[in-house]
Amino acid sequence: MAMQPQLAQLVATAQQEALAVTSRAELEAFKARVVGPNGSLTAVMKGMATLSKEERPVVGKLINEAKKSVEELLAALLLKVEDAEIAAALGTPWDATLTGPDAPAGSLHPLTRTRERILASFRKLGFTVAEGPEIETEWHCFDALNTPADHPARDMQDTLYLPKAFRSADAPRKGDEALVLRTHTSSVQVRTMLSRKPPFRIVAPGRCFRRDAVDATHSANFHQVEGLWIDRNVTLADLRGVLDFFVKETFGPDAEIRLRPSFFPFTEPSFEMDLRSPNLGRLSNRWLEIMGCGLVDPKVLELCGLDPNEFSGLAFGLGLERIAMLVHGIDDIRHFYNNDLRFLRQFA
Ligand code: FA5
Repeated sequence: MAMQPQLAQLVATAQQEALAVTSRAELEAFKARVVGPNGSLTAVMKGMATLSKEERPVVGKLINEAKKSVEELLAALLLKVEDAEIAAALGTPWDATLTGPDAPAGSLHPLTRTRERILASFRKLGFTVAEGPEIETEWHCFDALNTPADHPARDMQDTLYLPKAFRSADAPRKGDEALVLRTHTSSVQVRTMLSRKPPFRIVAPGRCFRRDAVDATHSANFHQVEGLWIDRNVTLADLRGVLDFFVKETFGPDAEIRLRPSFFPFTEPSFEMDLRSPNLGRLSNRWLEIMGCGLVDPKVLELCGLDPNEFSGLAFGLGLERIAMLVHGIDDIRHFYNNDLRFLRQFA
């Protein structure tokens, strides 16, 4: 059949011409010459109309084969052209460290950044980072912190108890001890005193849980950073010095602190620490409560196996969200947990 050599020739010519194609413009022109309205293959296809009924299926098959070859050729050319374009964009030699198009750079969550900043300032004072479990025994969370069973902080109003089925058979004190989601990081004080020999200085960041109603400044799930320094002769002057240093590191050299008498079962004396700073936007120059603190109650030292006649200590616990809100002027704690990229991108 006369059509066969003609089509074979057409494909061979296209393959030959394809070798010269190096750019997208050349590719478009080539494509037009072969499969465009006036292209060589299109012309052959139009010729089908003049064929007899018997010839048509045979020639149609040949044309389809030629068409398939041409399509493969065009696809290969497109890849070649795209490779050339990428190579041109990367330059010579290629920078193999460039990030791929599928991996946009993320950023640390504002709570993570604030936590790292806080820990960094305490590290400068020789504090190291300690950790404890989020599921805690009642004893570590309350009893060892001189918070007796009838203390309001323990009742069902504030504390999330785990059902009995979850209670661990080998809880450190008693088999049947209740487990709670820790209400504060002060339980890490207990674990540290039980497991380390003084002197030591630790900071313990972590997640806490309370049955608090959620509003702009309260979450049922929030974070604290605990601090504990146990040594011989630790005094209130040390407490003031440590907290003043932290506040100036975090809020700038003009920030001031005030210790206001308060009560915690595990510190004596106890204080709320207020902060005042001129660069906190609409909260500037006002006393703002940001943490609880005090000297470790001798009863707690005893419960944790330390001799109160030999050792003394200071402790503090701050709310991470509250600090992050002050540092960045954030007006609602819920922004931290909504994962709204419009919020998160502001910290990139
Ligand atoms: C305590 O939790 C004490 N353990 C702190 C402490 C440690 C005192 C060591 C003395 C020595 P308080 O309940 O005030 O204290 O909580 C401390 C901080 O956690 C608060 O100032 C606040 O910033 C934060 N916080 C408490 N509850 C919530 C909540 N529901 N949502 C967000 N932050 C909270």
